[in-house]
Amino acid sequence: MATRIVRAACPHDCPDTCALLVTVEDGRATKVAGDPEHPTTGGVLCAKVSRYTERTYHADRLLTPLRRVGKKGEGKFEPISWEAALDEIATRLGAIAARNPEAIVPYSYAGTMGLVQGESMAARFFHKLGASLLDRTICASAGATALRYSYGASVGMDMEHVVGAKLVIIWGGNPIASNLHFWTRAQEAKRRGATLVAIDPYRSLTAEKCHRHIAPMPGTDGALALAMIHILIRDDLLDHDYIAQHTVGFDALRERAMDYPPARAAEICGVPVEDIEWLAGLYGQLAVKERQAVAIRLNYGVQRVRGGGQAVRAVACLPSLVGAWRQPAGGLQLSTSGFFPIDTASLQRPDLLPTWPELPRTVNMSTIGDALLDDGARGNGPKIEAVVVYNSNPVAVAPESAKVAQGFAREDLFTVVLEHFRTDTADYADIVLPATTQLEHVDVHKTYGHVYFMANNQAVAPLGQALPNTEIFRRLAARMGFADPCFADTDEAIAGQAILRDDKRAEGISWDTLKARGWQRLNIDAAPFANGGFPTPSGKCEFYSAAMARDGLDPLPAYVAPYETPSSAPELAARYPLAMISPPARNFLNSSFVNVDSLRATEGEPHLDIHPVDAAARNIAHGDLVRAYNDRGSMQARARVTDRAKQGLVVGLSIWWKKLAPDGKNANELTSQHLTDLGRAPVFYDCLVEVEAVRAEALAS
Ligand SMILES: Nc1nc2c(c(=O)[nH]1)N[C@H]1C(S)=C(S)[C@@H](COP(=O)(O)OP(=O)(O)OC[C@H]3O[C@@H](n4cnc5c(=O)[nH]c(N)nc54)[C@H](O)[C@@H]3O)O[C@H]1N2
Ligand SMILES: Nc1nc2c(c(=O)[nH]1)N[C@H]1C(S)=C(S)[C@@H](COP(=O)(O)OP(=O)(O)OC[C@H]3O[C@@H](n4cnc5c(=O)[nH]c(N)nc54)[C@H](O)[C@@H]3O)O[C@H]1N2
Ligand code: SF4
Ligand SMILES: [Mo]
Repeated sequence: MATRIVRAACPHDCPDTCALLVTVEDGRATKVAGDPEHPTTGGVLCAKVSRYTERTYHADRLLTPLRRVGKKGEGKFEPISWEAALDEIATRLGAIAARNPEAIVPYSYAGTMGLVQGESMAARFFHKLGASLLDRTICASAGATALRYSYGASVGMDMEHVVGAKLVIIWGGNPIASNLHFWTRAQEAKRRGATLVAIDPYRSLTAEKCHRHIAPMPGTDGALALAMIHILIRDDLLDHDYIAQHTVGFDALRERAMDYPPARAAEICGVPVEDIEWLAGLYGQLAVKERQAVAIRLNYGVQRVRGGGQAVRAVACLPSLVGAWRQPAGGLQLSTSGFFPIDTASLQRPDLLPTWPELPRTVNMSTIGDALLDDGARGNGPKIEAVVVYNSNPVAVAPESAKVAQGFAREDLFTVVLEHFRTDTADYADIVLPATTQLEHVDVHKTYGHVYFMANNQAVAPLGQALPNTEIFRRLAARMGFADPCFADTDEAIAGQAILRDDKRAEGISWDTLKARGWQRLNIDAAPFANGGFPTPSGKCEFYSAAMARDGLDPLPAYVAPYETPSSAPELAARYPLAMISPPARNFLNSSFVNVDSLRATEGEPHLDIHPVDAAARNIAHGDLVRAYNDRGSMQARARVTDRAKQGLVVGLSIWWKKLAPDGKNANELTSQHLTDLGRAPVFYDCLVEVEAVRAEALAS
């Protein structure tokens, strides 16, 4: 028996981007394990990706192209040949492009985070076609925009050093579920004496294991952070030297923070004032008086609300005020992706746009429901006539799902979906194309949680007739007569173009060295901002951002209240008094893995956690089937009566495939298409609902 071990990388949208060792026996992958030598992976994978072979060899894998024979959304298809599928797509897209290529929209996100199978050949294809651009805002753009104004890019501390911190604040994240390899380091810090604090409206798996849990209402973190700034300034817990040398706008920030005395923030956030005093006092005392390392792991939980951008701006001030950046184990991490030198222009070739340097219209992926229902008369550009979906499952993951589904159900819309499985979105496709998984193709990865470039070597041949995304777009480009030599680049060649040359952070790193070793660390210092040097225009941390003032935005960190709270929408709150959040479930990755039976069995069924007081008021008992609803829609789930959810809050861990939920619905039936203050991102956790028990009579009817 021929056994090989192949070096690969986890493709999923997870900050950990683990190094994988794939065992291949006689051409079949039999085991996927973590590389014990890779420092952040440490030989450990999460439960999901330990099951990667179960997903890859799943009986439901799409193995041939399909053409729809039933109604849109019904999921009835017949197999067709690649020739027939590509001919039909090229003919349909060609006809639309001849009228107006902006009527064609690509829709993709991070089903794979690979630079090759993500936006390389696909981007070249859509650029050459002149299709609409997609604003890829669905996850991180509020926080990324905030960090760009404050620190110049998505840069921050290196999680490998967090073991040396004396205080670790886990702010809006649940790393046991979603950032496992950071959590193991936070645990090590705890063993060495660190205090762990979780800031989260929900007592998550992580929050219950921290020394202290502070539970603000969703969307109020900006006020909490401004009150912490207030206390640090009031009590002179400041690194005056760091502030003077490496920040801009301290005086203006002080004035702003004076508007947020702790008592005011306590009221807005719904937390005891002592919690805020305690946390700010400890943070300042350790950092400034004792010169100990204090770390903040800021995560995306804080930014899925109206004021999400400004909340990140406010939190981001803290490490600069106390000089936490001076130490490797101090500072803040939201994302490290901005450290990676990527040659985006070579990968994506925007210069192929027929109108270059003029850009076509942009469609925001977070409001795809409205975009698909726009008849073209509202001044947003032409009516959308075709959508090509890859690396994403918008019918399950995009907000205000009823509108998304209604849009995809349009009979006059031509939809192509590249997928591994017949997802909720694939059910609406005219043509479904079978795509390869990470084990069946080549890729190169940057990450957003550590600082290693990662290689993914191909482990096995594509299953059935599946093809890599790149090859599908390569063949389509040939069908459309696109002659630029870049359309003939192999995946290996594209991988070779991904890493920017002549950048000292990537010195000694090339595709050839990377694919042989599996992973290579960027050349960056242990404490990259110990002496400032942020990639902002001023080179400093910008408490006051002149760029924001120029862009017509509040140049100082602020608290922006959610769209849907009793104070900002009293009439709505009277009808829908409960705030709902729908953060990731541990055994799913967004909507990926929901169809892997063993993982879905662990999650059980859709749940809704509700506080005992709220449950009693609605005559809801633990285990009851309940319906959560608002003006946008409704969803059923099994109630768990628990004080994990703060009073006034309900929590439905996500993201279920709608068709695998008992009522065919998920949390996005309830979420809105409102956007964040910065970055045009969705507000999944800014959502009021009411909940009622579903009685047996109702079920029968
Ligand atoms: N297992 C698993 N891992 C994942 C994912 C997954 O679906 N499953 N998704 C991946 C992706 S795409 C991403 S973007 C990351 C997300 O990573 P994180 O942003 O860390 O997401 P979560 O781990 O759910 O943490 C969000 C936490 O924020 C809390 N929260 C909600 N609203 C607020 C608020 O207003 N303020 C504060 N302070 N907290 C709030 C929630 O209760 C939840 O516990 O995880 C990635 N990793
Ligand atoms: N209610 C609610 N909604 C949310 C969130 C939430 O917390 N609550 N989180 C939001 C966040 S943070 C994110 S990032 C989005 C995520 O939304 P998406 O990026 O759409 O993520 P997934 O749901 O995992 O869907 C990815 C799809 O890509 C497919 N795929 C994977 N690899 C490949 C490949 O190589 N080729 C092709 N063709 N397909 C591939 C997978 O099979 C999968 O169906 O969801 C958002 N939606
Ligand atoms: S999903 Fe995250 S933790 Fe799991 S293997 Fe992939 S990168 Fe590692
Ligand atoms: Mo995400």
